Amino acid sequence: MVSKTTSLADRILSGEVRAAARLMRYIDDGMPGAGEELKKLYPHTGKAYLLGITGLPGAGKSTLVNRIVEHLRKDDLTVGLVLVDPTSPFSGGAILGDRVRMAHHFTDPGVFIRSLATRGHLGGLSWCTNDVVNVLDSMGKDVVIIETVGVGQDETEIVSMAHTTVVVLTPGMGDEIQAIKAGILEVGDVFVVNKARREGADRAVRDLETMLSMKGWKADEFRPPVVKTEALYDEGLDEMMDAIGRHRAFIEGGQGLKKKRIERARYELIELLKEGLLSAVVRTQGGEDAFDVIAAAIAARDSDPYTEVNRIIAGALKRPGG
Ligand SMILES: Nc1nc2c(ncn2[C@@H]2O[C@H](COP(=O)(O)OP(=O)(O)OP(=O)(O)O)[C@@H](O)[C@H]2O)c(=O)[nH]1
Ligand SMILES: [Mg+2]
Repeated sequence: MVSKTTSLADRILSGEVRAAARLMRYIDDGMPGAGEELKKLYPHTGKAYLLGITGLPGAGKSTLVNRIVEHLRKDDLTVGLVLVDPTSPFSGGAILGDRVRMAHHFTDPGVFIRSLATRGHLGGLSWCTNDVVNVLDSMGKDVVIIETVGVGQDETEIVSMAHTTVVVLTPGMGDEIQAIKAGILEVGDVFVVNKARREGADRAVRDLETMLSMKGWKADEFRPPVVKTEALYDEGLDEMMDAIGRHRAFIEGGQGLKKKRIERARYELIELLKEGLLSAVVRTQGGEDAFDVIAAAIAARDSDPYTEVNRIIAGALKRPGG
């Protein structure tokens, strides 16, 4: 995958967008050579501001992201955008829909958009997202936005990745209760009640503020603001950008950003380690299909997962460089 003359990493660093697109494809496909390129890019990362957007399916995350990109571009900031699993089965959202919505950004050289689908990724998507974020960062994007659907553990992952996390909710439909269940309250630096023209928006804001006030904030903690938006009509967007800016100023003013950087580095390390170990194991097993056979044996109670895991790990560790 490395051309004889110039490596993909060098081409990315010299501003070649097609090289970045290609490396992202390699990352997505799990091509082994991608790691070497990422290694070369890494010293050039750590400059972008990482903004996470999460929330329930169909809450309007992509519509808001689209608006955020517009705001950032007006300030002449360049943007990288990672849409994680944009084909959420819940909202019927589709990559195509996002593409139509963001059509004008696709032709803007100051914006780079990449979708990632969870399907086909053994062991989750986190390492892949981290890698793509790093490529965008090394390209010199001022802000990298990561959109994920917050229905499971994704929203805690986004917190380990992003410097500021925006949680998007909508009025009614018991969202607030679901939000507590999903642990979403724990992860937001900024809360957005989108689709604010709907009935119950003010109540949703009040409920959120009540729940947040019960947390008992210390003087040196950032108390997340709650803002109302109507993304379709561009209402409340300035307030949202202002809230994001305040959180950014807060963490850049103290030790917050340094802590976030260490937290992300730790997360990258662990995710890569998991991925590396898992693929080493898959290799020693001769491919993922071997797991089907083992799973069948476990299901039939001919074996148990404890024994199998010990056996597999012992086998993988025996092979140096495996
Ligand atoms: N009425 C109204 N509809 C909105 C608003 N924002 C988004 N929508 C609509 O809600 C639907 C879902 O919007 P998306 O932006 O795709 O939501 P999402 O959270 O990105 O969805 P997933 O990524 O699939 O989870 C679309 O039909 C949008 O047009 C809003 O402020 N008001
Ligand atoms: Mg979306």
